[in-house]
Amino acid sequence: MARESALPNIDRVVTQHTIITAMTYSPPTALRQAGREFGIGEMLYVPGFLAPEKAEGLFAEVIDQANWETERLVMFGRHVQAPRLTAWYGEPGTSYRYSGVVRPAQDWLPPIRCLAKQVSEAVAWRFNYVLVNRYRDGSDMLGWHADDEADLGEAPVLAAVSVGAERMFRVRPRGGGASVGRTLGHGSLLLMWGNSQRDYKHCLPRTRRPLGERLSFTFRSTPSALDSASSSAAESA
Ligand SMILES: O=C(O)CCC(=O)C(=O)O
Repeated sequence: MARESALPNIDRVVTQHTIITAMTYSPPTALRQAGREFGIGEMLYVPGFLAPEKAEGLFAEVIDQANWETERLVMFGRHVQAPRLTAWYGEPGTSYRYSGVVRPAQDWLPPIRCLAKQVSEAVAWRFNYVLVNRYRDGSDMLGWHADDEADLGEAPVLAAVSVGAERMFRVRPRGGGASVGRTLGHGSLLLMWGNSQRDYKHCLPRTRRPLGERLSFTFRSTPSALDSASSSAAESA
């Protein structure tokens, strides 16, 4: 029997998650038509991806229900607290390793499971794990990085939904060159695919402007979960 959390297109995306098909991923036409090219890399910005009332409900529920943690990071050999709060959710048994630490997913919160389904359908890619970042004000931020961990495969497909305060998101080529910025609005979707992680870095800079809180949900696909999803799809067939 299919589980309530089952996401669409399982067979198709399990196949897609091979390196060759991930390299050829391209967003569906409907999403391209709703979106705007970022202007650098293989990235698409889709304003108003979520209806305003849905975005507001999601914001309030997740602020209230998530198990927020302050990550401890090692920077230049010193332990520091990350300037943001974080939570991880996904399908049972999934985990994701970054900055040298394995983060097992907590089982989806209902509003995040619903969002994962909506994003997977729109993007035509099966996401099974999400990193949720909570920026309490303009002094919370995320530094330059690429989501290029081996767990995500050769050419990761990543989808980030923003709710709450608008924040600037910047992208720059790894090899040097000017950065390009775009304001990520309430209810928007930012899609990254292809060589975006290999060739570029991105960040969410600090700002002195007085700002309210913002959440971002960065959906990913981890191969361990795709393996277990593949067997559960076979069992339910
Ligand atoms: O908060 C954002 O929009 C950026 C999130 C991000 O870069 C990440 O999760 O890797």
